[in-house]
Amino acid sequence: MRKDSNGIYKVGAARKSWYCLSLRSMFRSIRPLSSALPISPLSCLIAACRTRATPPGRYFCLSRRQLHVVARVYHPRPNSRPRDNHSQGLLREQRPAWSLTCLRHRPFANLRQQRHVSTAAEFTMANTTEKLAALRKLMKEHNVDIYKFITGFTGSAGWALITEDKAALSTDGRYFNQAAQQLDDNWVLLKQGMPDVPTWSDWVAEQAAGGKTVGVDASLVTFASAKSLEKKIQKKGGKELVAMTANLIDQVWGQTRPKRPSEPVIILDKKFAGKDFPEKLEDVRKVLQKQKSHGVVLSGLDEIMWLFNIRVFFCYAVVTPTKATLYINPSQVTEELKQHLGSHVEIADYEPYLASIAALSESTVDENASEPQKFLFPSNASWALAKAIGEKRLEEARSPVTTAKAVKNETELEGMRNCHIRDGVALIEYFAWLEEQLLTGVALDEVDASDKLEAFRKAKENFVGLSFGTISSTGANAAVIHYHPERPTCSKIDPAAIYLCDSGAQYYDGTTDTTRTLHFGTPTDMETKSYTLVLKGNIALARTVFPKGISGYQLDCIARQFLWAQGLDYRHGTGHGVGSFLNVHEGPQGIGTRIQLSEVALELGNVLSNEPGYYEDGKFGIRIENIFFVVPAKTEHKFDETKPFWGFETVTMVPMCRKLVDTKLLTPDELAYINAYHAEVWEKTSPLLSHDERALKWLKRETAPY
Ligand SMILES: [Mn+2]
Repeated sequence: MRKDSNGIYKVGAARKSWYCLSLRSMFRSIRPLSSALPISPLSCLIAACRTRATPPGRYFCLSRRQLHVVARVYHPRPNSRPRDNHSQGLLREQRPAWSLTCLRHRPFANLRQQRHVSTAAEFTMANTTEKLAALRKLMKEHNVDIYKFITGFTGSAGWALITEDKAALSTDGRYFNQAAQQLDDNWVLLKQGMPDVPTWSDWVAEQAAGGKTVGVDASLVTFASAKSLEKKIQKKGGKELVAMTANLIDQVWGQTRPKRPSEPVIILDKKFAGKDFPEKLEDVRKVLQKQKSHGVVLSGLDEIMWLFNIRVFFCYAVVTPTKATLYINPSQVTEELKQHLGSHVEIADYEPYLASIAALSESTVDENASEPQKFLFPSNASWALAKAIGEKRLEEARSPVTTAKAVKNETELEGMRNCHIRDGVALIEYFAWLEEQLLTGVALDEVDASDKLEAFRKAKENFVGLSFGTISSTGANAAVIHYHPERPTCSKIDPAAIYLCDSGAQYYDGTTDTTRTLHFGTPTDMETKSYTLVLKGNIALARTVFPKGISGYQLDCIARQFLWAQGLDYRHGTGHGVGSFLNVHEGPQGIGTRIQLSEVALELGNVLSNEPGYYEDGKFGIRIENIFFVVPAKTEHKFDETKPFWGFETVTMVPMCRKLVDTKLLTPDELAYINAYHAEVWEKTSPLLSHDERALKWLKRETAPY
């Protein structure tokens, strides 16, 4: 592969070439922003625009929500209030030096009603014809692979696959509805998981038949997916998978590429982290020793932040039995950080981390060693990183940090309990306020509402920012699982429809994520019925007792059983791991139907969400989400001493919606459970609500025993 005078890479003599762009991998590659202080996938994408060095100007921007956004990227004035809401989860000091403002956008729900009145040109339904034509022209002229954000689809989990004459987007059930609306005729939608639909990699392999070359940016694909894709391509008669060492967009942008953010690192106090980092480092080294490994590559920013008790953007780390190296932008390194890390960690420049890691790997080669010298390498780290270490020296393994991080210590659990009480108080204040507004005829849109919720949260102790963009959705919008309202296109909240609110915050002592579905008028029978079925699933899962060794894959159907019995279901997982003042979505544990989850047994101290739902496109959506921990269970018997029984402790403290519960569908046991839960919510939150009569009144009504 060689660069031409325009800095564009030429790929061999391949006649037809391919480019795959994984949004998910891209997010992974920009983890520095996406997981520093967890922000929404849209924010990730915005962050991607930033980290991919978007020069100021106008852009078609992808939104993961059902929005099509034309956006402008601009340099904010120093100390100005950010105009986008994607930086709101960040501390002022942590806000990127870039800001993005939406010039025009329209939710599709509104579009349908407006199509006959508004001009078609104003709303371009992801018209990619020209862009694709231009791209293909370039492909032909230069015989190169070029990629660009040209899909109009904006989900966070999807692959855009572009060939000379075809373009496909592969995504999962969460985005079928959204993708179908957003994609124009140029695109084929590959619905992952549906019968007779090829997976994205099968599709690519199929298209590569006849000796074609597939190009990917090695820093944007994981090592594991690159390997399996390569195998598939060759099996189908494709030529090869080419690792492109540079990002073509960066090449195209050339000199206008701005610098990476350089906000100083935050040191997390032990009173929040619960464990000093040298101790954590020791634990990691014990694993290395046990596995006879020469080191571990940490590419997940959340892993690095957790391990070193810091909060930071952009870094990599390598831990060997004798040395720990943090690759970080020197402008982020403060005296405080140097003192904090002391002699335990060596600080190295972030750029060029790939070359530095290659050198480090090289330096650990012991000529006389008889045993193979391997590095533990997480399968979700990039192909480029794998190449830096040396593909032959990799031992694919889950990072010991990921596993350790998912098991919270007592301090972290206590912090989670406490922040969920404060966060619950904010939600109770908010729901009481919202009900009063709507019932007294005040017109509110979805953004007015979520702004108010943020204000309630901001007033709480240890608040840092939102953990993701609030889903504040009325009526049919609630059926869009990842809906996010934005002005000026969000809907007015209809007091006579379902209102779904999925939101959370980052506090120094923990991370919250709560969903409640409310109704301020008279719900339909189907709304009440499905709400109650979802609630039954949520309760059944929360009450489950299981022996050590059970995975979230096995528990998933417990939450679905009541919906299944009625021929209903939901197209998303039941629960995800939650970090402690870290990612609101954290692995490896989870509760769901993805087979990978069967390989991860739940552990004491895991923090997870419990969020079954039910959605009717175009009508309404229901989701009930609590956060719970895995805790020891009290059982009458002990079947096997080596397999203790565990259960869950729910920490979310917000009542269920009384109006939507059909008590006829509940068993006495379930009613007793709800009564006990509501009593606990009252007991823990009411003392903090003495200043707010409205909220106390609302809480009293909602938590009254059945
Ligand atoms: Mn959640």
